[in-house]
Amino acid sequence: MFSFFKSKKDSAESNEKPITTEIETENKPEDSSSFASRLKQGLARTRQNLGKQLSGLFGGGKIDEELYEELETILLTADVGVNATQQLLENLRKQVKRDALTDSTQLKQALMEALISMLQPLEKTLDTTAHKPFVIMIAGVNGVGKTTSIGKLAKFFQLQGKSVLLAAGDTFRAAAREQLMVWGERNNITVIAPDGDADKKSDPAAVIFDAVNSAQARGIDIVLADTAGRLTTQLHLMEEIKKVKRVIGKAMPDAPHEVLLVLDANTGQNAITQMKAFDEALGVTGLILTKLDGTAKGGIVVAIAGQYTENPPALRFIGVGEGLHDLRPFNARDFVEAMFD
Ligand SMILES: Nc1nc2c(ncn2[C@@H]2O[C@H](COP(=O)(O)OP(=O)(O)O)[C@@H](O)[C@H]2O)c(=O)[nH]1
Ligand SMILES: [Mg+2]
Repeated sequence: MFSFFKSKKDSAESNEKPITTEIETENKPEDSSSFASRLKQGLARTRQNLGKQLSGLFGGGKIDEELYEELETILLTADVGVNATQQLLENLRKQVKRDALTDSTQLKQALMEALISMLQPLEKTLDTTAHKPFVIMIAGVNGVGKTTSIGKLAKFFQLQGKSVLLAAGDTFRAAAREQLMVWGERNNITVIAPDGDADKKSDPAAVIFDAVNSAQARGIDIVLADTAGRLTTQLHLMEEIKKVKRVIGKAMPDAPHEVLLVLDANTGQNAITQMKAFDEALGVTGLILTKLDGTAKGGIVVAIAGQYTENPPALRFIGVGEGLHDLRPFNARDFVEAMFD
């Protein structure tokens, strides 16, 4: 993998196109090297910011306190967060001592390894085979990318040969329901949405309840349930989403089997606050981190790892663009290698 990135190094960022064509990717899964290039492309802004600063720092010279201090500043401004930054620096100092490193050029590899070992605990694939249907509930604040991620996930699972059903559980905005219906039609995926007048608010719990029943009757593999965005401070809406979860459990015992919280990488440290609040309300079992392509602060992934060293959350998927194939399972090594030149 690393040599692949290396060989791509000289090509201009903006000209880096995915290897496969759109027609090919529509109908068959991409090979992992193709996603690696999308990931690399998606993380271009982070790489230009963080990666470039680090390259400057690791350009050669003594490893001294001043260098550690500069590194600390760079990491903090890239949203790595206080906890994770401390852990990384500690790790790095240990490595420097152990391997008797003396020159700053040796630090890049050491930092990459420290990052990888810090992020690896987040790497937990979502196994959907234990239940049929496997019910996935999607939650998060407004605009983080819940509905578009559902589209991408549906495609991802379809390409694995699984049948998918979508539940249009965002009954707050008629547009959200339309967005999902149109998308489902185009991709040949059934969408269960509230009947009748689009302006009339339906009960999201009832919509998802129907969807789970329908999926059971049809022998569907995976149900993806959309929900309306809500702020963690809107307590009545947090209560409402708890009820949605309870009602899903009435349609199928043990369901939902996965509660995915969607976080926008641009939110920075606030993502941690959202995690805590949604976890308290719902018991979050996995995360999707979207819009890594839109931020120069990909360090938020590291911040999440640093925040939960005891019980690391499962970062199931990361989003690196608006395309249908720009959402993939998180892989720590690929991610770190894409952060650096
Ligand atoms: N660049 C980029 N845009 C994204 C990504 N994921 C979602 N978006 C965009 O974010 C906006 C809000 O998405 P939406 O799914 O409607 O958010 P929701 O309110 O959480 O359902 C849309 O314009 C999406 O295209 C991503 O990974 N990268
Ligand atoms: Mg939505």
